[in-house]
Amino acid sequence: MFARPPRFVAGLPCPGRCLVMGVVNVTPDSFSDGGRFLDPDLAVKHGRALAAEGADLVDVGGESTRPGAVRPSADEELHRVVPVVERLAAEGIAVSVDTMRAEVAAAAVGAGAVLVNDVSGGLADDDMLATVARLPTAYVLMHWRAHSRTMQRHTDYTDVVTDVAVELAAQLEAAVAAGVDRSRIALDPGIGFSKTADQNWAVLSGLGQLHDLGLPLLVAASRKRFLGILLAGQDGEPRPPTMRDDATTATSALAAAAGAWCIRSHSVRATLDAVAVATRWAAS
Ligand code: PMM
Repeated sequence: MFARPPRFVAGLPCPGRCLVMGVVNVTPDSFSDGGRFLDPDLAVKHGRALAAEGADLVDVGGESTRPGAVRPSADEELHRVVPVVERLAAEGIAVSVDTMRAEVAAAAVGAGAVLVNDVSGGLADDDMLATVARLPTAYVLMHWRAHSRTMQRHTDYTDVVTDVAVELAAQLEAAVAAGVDRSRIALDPGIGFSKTADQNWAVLSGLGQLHDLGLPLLVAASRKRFLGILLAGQDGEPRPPTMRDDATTATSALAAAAGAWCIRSHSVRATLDAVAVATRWAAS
């Protein structure tokens, strides 16, 4: 049995259970909801709806990280993200910004974001860690090896759980050396990023080992391809993203039971129910 780290990140909600982060992708090309919320009014409406369902955090992103995705310019990303963050934050919603760019992180925090969710864990932009150190926010640092265009060429591991833990520890050390306070950091093993389907399952079932890093863990498996592969039909085609929500809910319950601090999900109500079940189960 691995010791569980505290389930608390400075400056963020602390409801006494695993947090639920709802997803708003202001992108034309995300795998799960691409194009649905590119219009800022629709993105704000969706963010509001997720908050009304009970999301503890609403994660606003302007860059798709689907395998093979081409990056938007920094200006385009700023244009997509900042007005949506500003409007949701003004309504009192706890907003996180999903970005690998320091410039976007700083602008979003200026607009009211309380968390920088960096899927590159400080590796994509040399200015990110120093910028986060200066900002009054929390930081999600994810395991990352390469940009989405090439990430699935970087799936060589000796033992995926151990290697992810070692690489995350190095990224964490860099963040702390840059001045980011550990109490403000959560870690994320990066489900679907530079990992095959089998490797994603290994990481999920090895979450306990990642608790040894001593910081809260965020798990983001929602609608990802490895679930589609698991649920493939007889023709071998992966089940489409919007038909992966029940499997997402099952995964969320298991991740919460394994001690995750936060689950990032497209379906907030179902994820909150999964967390409630896991919490009640553990309390008996
Ligand atoms: N995955 C996606 C986007 N943002 N953030 C974190 N912290 N962890 C993830 O695994 C992650 C993320 C890609 O999924 P989406 O296109 O459905 O948002």
